[in-house]
Amino acid sequence: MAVIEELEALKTKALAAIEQAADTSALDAVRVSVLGKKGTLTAILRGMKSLSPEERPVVGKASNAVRDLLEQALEERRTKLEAVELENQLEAGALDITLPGRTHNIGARHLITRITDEIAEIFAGIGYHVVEGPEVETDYYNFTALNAPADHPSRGMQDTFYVVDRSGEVAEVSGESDVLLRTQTSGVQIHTMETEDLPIYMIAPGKVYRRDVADPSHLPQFNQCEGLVVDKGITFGDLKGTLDYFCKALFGPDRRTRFRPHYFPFTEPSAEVDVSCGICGGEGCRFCKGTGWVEVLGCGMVDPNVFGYVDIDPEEYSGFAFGIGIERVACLKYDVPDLRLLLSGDMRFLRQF
Ligand code: 2U9
Repeated sequence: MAVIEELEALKTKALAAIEQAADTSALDAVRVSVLGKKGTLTAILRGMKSLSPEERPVVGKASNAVRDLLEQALEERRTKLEAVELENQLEAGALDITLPGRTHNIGARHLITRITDEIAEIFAGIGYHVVEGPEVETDYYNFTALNAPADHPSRGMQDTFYVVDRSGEVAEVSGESDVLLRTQTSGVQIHTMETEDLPIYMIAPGKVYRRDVADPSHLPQFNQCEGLVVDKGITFGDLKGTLDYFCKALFGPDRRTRFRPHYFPFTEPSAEVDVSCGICGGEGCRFCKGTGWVEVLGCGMVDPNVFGYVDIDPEEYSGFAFGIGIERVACLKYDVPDLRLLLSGDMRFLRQF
């Protein structure tokens, strides 16, 4: 019977196509081409109407057998192909859980920033404001208004970086005041006294620049935190009480302070402040060179001449000022022997703090 032969040929061809299908979509295409609405086997089943009543059951049985066989072959091939595809997918997106993970380096504040913040917090706690100002300053704000006019010998105490213009001459503002990199943050206090109402309780932290060669105790750029109080009835007793409180807050409650007379052009009287040595407790050791004391900051009562530059009446107001070298304090607090280490960028050193 021709139909039976046709069925046999269809079966052989379809089985071969199923075996050759390279992936599940190729296999789907084979299924549709044989068993789909317009498929070759479907066409034979539809054509059964035209067969004789004797042929119909024979062809029907044979067709069903071929359909069952092909469906089973399709199912088996699909299972195989799906397994291969899953394997390929896993391999493509492979995750090697034995590889070391990516580490996230968490940043931290530099020691200098931390000490600055610590100092600011101590003074904020007793009512001081933090004020910032320009690092490029004029001679007037850096020296003159601080009681160091042009020919004053104190200017020689700090070697200054001057800013030059295109012609190589020192730049000037309004044809009279030289432009320079501030050697101290004191200009910020002058600006504040010019613009703010009294009383003033402020600190001015920030970078300053001096023409020094870097060595264990000098840097051409370092950080200061200066402070200024201007109010009615401020005395040297207020200065001593405030700075003693500050030193104990920063270094520890058992540290003592002493005030040694000193000279600064902007304060009168002036003093340097030592704290008792943290290594020997004041007995005398190598760290404090046998004295029992280490120098921490400078201070004094604001010179009335400075008040003259900013139109504050020294008969009505008085004040005190102080200056702290941040790097020096950081080294004192953590026994760092050389200021330059703070700027080395060596993470093994910096991570210690
Ligand atoms: C005004 C009036 C007075 C600021 C002061 C010091 C003493 C001082 C040094 C500490 C270490 C500088 O960083 S350092 O080298 N500073 O000893 N500074 S009194 O006096 C002022 C500031 C502003 C209007």
